[in-house]
Amino acid sequence: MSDMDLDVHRSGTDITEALRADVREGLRAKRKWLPAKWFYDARGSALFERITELPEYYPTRAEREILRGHAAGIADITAAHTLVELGSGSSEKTRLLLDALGAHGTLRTFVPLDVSESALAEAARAIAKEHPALAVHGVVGDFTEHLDLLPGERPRLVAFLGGTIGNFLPLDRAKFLRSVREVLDPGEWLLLGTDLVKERETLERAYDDREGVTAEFNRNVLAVINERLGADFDPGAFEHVSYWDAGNEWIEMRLRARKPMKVRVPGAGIEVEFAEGEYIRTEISVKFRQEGVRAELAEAGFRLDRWWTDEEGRFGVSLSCA
Ligand code: AVJ
Repeated sequence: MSDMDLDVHRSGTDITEALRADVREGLRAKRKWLPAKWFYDARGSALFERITELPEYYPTRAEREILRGHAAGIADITAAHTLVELGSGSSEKTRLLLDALGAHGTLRTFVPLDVSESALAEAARAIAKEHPALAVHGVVGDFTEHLDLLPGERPRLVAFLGGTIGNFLPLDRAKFLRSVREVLDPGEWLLLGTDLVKERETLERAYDDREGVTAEFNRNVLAVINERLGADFDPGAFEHVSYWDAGNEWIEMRLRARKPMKVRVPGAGIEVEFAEGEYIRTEISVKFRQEGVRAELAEAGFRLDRWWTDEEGRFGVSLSCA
């Protein structure tokens, strides 16, 4: 018997509404920016899957190596009854955790939470089929807003992998960690993946691959705005830029106008002018150090219990207790 259900906390109209607000704010700002979450329509999610297989993009492989080595230990330490996965996206790393927790014998419920209903439903269905004894309770929502609704028997293990926490600005990151801590009871767990600071060249190339997949992924946010808000962006008129900001210790992805342009965005009721060379900041991806991660977790009310890196020390996974 497999068991699966889906809670939807975000509908198509909500999504357009949220995009409209972000576009109005970000594209009217003096320094234009857009939140990174808007890359991920069906095409963007497929492009991201391709990114994870690129030779230059090491984080996925490094994190998988860590989880392969330590999933059994994570199951032992946490003895979790529920695995909650935030921004579940691809499921390969999830499977390593589910298999280990399943083998440990405590796991009852899997709660994947993602903004993309199609991706979530598909992943939830596949997992429910592979783990017939597991209750799969998918939640469609934004993990910055819908954390209070996490179901499942305690103790729960919340996994936030891939380094996606790096997409938050520092204040949003602190707020996010606090809100995760607030939904957990003392003794429950957070498993967090964080990409680590390293030399500029490795970082900039991880976000600017030879094949141009990341460039396409970056420009996809313009296609999303065209589609949802009826805008007339010409994605080809924007150059993809990957820039390591050493002061902030984050990678910035930018879309730089190749020529002066005026873009209409009727669904947001605005027109946006670009000077030649002017850019939109489309993503930040913060890179961390162990001591910084420990301090931020402590600030949010977590105790960092375990810290693992891959062999080459490129990526860190921490296990913390609420
Ligand atoms: C999925 C947010 C972890 O920041 O490395 C990959 C997204 N952007 N290439 C990252 C991404 C460009 C990725 N995260």
